[in-house]
Amino acid sequence: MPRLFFALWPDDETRSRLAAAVESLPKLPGRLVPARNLHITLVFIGAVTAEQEQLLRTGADAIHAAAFELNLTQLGCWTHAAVAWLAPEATPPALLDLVARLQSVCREAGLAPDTRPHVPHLTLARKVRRVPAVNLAPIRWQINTFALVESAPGRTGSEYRPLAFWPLIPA
Ligand code: 2AM
Repeated sequence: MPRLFFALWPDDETRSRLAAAVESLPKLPGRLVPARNLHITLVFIGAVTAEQEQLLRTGADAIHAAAFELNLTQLGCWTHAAVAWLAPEATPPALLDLVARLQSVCREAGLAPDTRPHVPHLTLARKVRRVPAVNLAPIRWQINTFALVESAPGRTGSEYRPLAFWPLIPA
C-alpha cells in the first residue's frame, strides 16, 4: 500500500532557490535531503488503500482555501527528531486553515491524521543534532498549490513523488 502525505511541493524555481540557499550554508552534518525531495509536510497520512486514496483525492477536490506566502528565515534543528530544517518567521493563518481542512479530509476517509499542533518546517538534513548559527537570506515562497505525495523507500533514504496537485485561491 502506498504511503502518502499532503505537502507543499516547491515549483522548479523555488526548488532551485532552496537548493542554492542550502549550498550557501556551512556544510550541515548528517544526511542532506536531496534537492529533489525538499518539501513541507502539511499532513502525514501513512499507508492507504486504493479506496482511501480515492476518498483523499475527492476530498481534496472540494477544498477551497486561500493561497499564501511563506518567508523562510529560520535555520534550526530538533534534537529529539535529529532533523535540521528551514522554517518561516511566522505561520500564516491560511496554512493552518489548509492543514485543518486536510485533516478533516483524512478523517472523512477513515484515517487518523496526526493532530499535534502543526509546526511548518522544511527538513534539510537528518541525523543532525546541531546547526551552525547563520544569517540566512530570507527565502520567499509563494504557495499556490498543495500536493498529495507518495513516500517510497529509495537506495539512500525515502524518495518522494507528487501524485496530484490542487490549486489554492489567489488572495
Ligand atoms: P520530517 O521531514 O519532519 O521527518 C514524509 O515522510 C514527510 O512526512 C516528512 O516530511 C516527514 O517529516 C513527515 N512526517 C510526519 N510524520 C511522519 C511520520 N509519522 N512518519 C514519517 N514521516 C512523517
